Amino acid sequence: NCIKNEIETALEAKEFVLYYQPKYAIDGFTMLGLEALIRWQYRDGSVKSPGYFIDIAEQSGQIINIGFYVIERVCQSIVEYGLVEKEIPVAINLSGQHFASRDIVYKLQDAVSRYHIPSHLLEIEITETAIIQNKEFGAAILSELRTLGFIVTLDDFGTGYASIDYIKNLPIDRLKIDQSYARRLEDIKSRKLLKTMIQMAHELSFEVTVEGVETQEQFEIIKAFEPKELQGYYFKRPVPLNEIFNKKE
Ligand code: G
Ligand code: G
Ligand code: MN
Ligand code: NA
Repeated sequence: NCIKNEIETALEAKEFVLYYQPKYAIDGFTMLGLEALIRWQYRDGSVKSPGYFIDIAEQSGQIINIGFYVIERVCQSIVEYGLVEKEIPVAINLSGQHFASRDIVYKLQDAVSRYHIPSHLLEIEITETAIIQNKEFGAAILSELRTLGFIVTLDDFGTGYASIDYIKNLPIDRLKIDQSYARRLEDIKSRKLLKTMIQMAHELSFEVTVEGVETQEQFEIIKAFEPKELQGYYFKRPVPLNEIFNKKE
């Protein structure tokens, strides 16, 4: 496969870069964290989205090394931009394949210790589907990561793979409610559904992030449900970190 070879070269040439999208408190102003989102800074100057290469990297297994590369780059940037002093946590998206082996635990532990980053400043996002792929072992790894102080978040929650009964016992800190919910608020039933999902998460002692907020109207509706965090184009798109913070001198 052609893209597969290109991914190999791109990893070596450090053509993968990270964009960062902030997450805010419901005042719409206080930044509570950042999410790192990978982009491919192509030789011709164009920037390619994960849609172009993530599926292929998943199929080829290259997603494992991409994840390790992302961990390293994120830790570098946390130091470079003084995010430890600012106490801004950064979320990293991992693949289900990272939860088939304990390597991910060593990689994360090693990275935060080398860069002197408190582990609570790294948040691990993993999708429902990814967890279900590695049922027993995956949960054991999440549990280990939490014990080490990392924040664990279930991403794209509500896309239909995990039952609530299964989720209630998962070792996670936070649920990130899938973008589709923020976008479906026109009718009263959709609003009630989102409100109830947030209440349920709180009852189960999970924190809640609602992502995909695109309009002021959506923002007004959702903030009344009092999730911890909001994220979306209405507040800020993913951008290079230097468009959010200045580097430490
Ligand atoms: O950033 P964007 O909306 O284009 O991301 C599209 C998809 O790619 C999302 O599902 C997102 O979680 C995923 N993605 C973004 N960055 C990473 C990454 O660093 N690693 C993995 N595994 N997935 C990522
Ligand atoms: O699967 P995950 O939630 O990690 O995917 C995040 C993706 O969603 C990123 O690629 C990011 O660019 C995109 N995204 C972030 N905010 C919004 C938004 O408000 N609207 C839309 N359509 N996409 C968003
Ligand atoms: Mn995510
Ligand atoms: Na998500």
